[in-house]
Amino acid sequence: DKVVLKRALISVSDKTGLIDAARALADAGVELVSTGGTKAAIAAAGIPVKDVAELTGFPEMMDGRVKTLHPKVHGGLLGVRDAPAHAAAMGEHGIGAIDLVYVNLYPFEPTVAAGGDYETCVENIDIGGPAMIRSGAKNHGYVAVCTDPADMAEVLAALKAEGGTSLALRKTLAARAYARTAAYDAAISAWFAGQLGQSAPPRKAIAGRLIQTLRYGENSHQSAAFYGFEHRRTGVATARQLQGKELSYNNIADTDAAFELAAEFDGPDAACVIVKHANPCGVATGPNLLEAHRRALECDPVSAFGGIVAVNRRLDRAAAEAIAEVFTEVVIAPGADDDAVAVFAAKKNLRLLVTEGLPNALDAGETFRSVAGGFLVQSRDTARLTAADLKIVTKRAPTPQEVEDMLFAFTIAKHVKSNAIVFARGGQTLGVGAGQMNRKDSARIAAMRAADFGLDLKGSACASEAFFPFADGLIQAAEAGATGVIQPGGSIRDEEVIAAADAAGIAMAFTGVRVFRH
Ligand code: 93A
Repeated sequence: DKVVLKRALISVSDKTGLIDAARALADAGVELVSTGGTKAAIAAAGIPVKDVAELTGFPEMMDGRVKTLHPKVHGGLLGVRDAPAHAAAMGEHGIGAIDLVYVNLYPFEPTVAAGGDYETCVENIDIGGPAMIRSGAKNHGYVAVCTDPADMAEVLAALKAEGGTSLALRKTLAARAYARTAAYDAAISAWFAGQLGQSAPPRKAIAGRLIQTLRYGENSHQSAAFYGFEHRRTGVATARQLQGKELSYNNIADTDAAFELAAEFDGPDAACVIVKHANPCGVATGPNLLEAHRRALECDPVSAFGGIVAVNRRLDRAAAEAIAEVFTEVVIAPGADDDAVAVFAAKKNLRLLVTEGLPNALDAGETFRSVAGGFLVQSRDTARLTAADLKIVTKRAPTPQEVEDMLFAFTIAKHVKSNAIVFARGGQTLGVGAGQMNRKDSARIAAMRAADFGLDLKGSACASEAFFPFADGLIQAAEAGATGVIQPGGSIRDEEVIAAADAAGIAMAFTGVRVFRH
């Protein structure tokens, strides 16, 4: 099934790495055929190359809209070499086989991203490029299709090692090729939808690239895989695993939850997040990671067992040693010192992940959730509040420290499954109530946890990610010791809730923003 390369068609808008690839092919005795700009670039480097116009007998025309859309090109890509009728047609019409296409497309997505006007965007819709990619990929029995420099590198390596492309490689390339054209068309469709004032279809769902197949899903009888988007936000999908067992489905989901919350802390303080079953069980800031971890762990050392730890800055040795003392499934950090990495070497099962820097919590992007027969898409929750966003609704105004605690607690609540109640003080969570069907129970659980671990809630801030529908949840928070409450407001019983807060001497702020996470 090996195909020896005799002729390659190269047509690339992004000419990065072009000359090296063209030279390697030419040196291997491959005849090169190219479109105008690509041909000029290759020829300028002194590498022999034929103009596609020579092949087709037609000049590029209509501002380049028609350059490779010709039977001499598509016949050369689509002809089944071993089918007698195809071979006869190729012979009769003088169609030469093309064994490799290397195409990257008109930069439609970057043009849209750069705010190109309507006409410019339309002109950047590539037609001939995707057609060649799809033709070559369909005929993967004979043709290798490359759509980026990494694909080309694989082909060149195969050429060197085996003298040609294997069927397995060509199939792999075909799968990637169709993912690329699907993503490209989806981007065009999304842009048109935007022009029409409609919401964009979830193109990124189609643009996924396999990162790794997983041993199983949420449970061992479910199969699973991990996909990344074409353009990946920094996070678990861009992380490098430095050591430990293979990540599981639940590890990846929990690590994401932990790191996304850690990313909220992009200020000067060190921050540490401990997540268990997708919810933070302890979060704290501190002058360094060691202290932040100690305080995060203090919130709920029981749940932290077997948890995921995420930090917001380069992991140092002191923090690594403290983390290693607790049974931890995954540690993720935006970088790690060598001596911190060395600490984990003895913990063979602990997975250590590092990224190139902290994710940007304010990045645009989408989140997905499957439902029977389809999926839901929404933009990421990038809500971020400052003191100026708060509306104080009680007689007593919060102290600056209370405001800080409120904002901290509300940031955590944004990352806690609803109903979410978070008690915090001095940059440390003291009690987290998550995932209950009513807010009162969440408040009760949060207070109970604090009591279990000997944490005093007196003078704490209590955050609720959605409004208190009745005064009971707030009264419970006050009885537990909270003196500051932060919540969106907007209940028809707000007056009742405010009156209860006033009666308890509580300072309460309305955010006007709800941060459900279901
Ligand atoms: O305008 S097109 O859709 N019409 C074509 O026939 C065609 N053939 C290749 N665009 C076409 N291409 C694209 O031209 C390729 O996909 C590639 O992105 C670009 C390379 O042009 P040049 O070699 O002139 O820089």
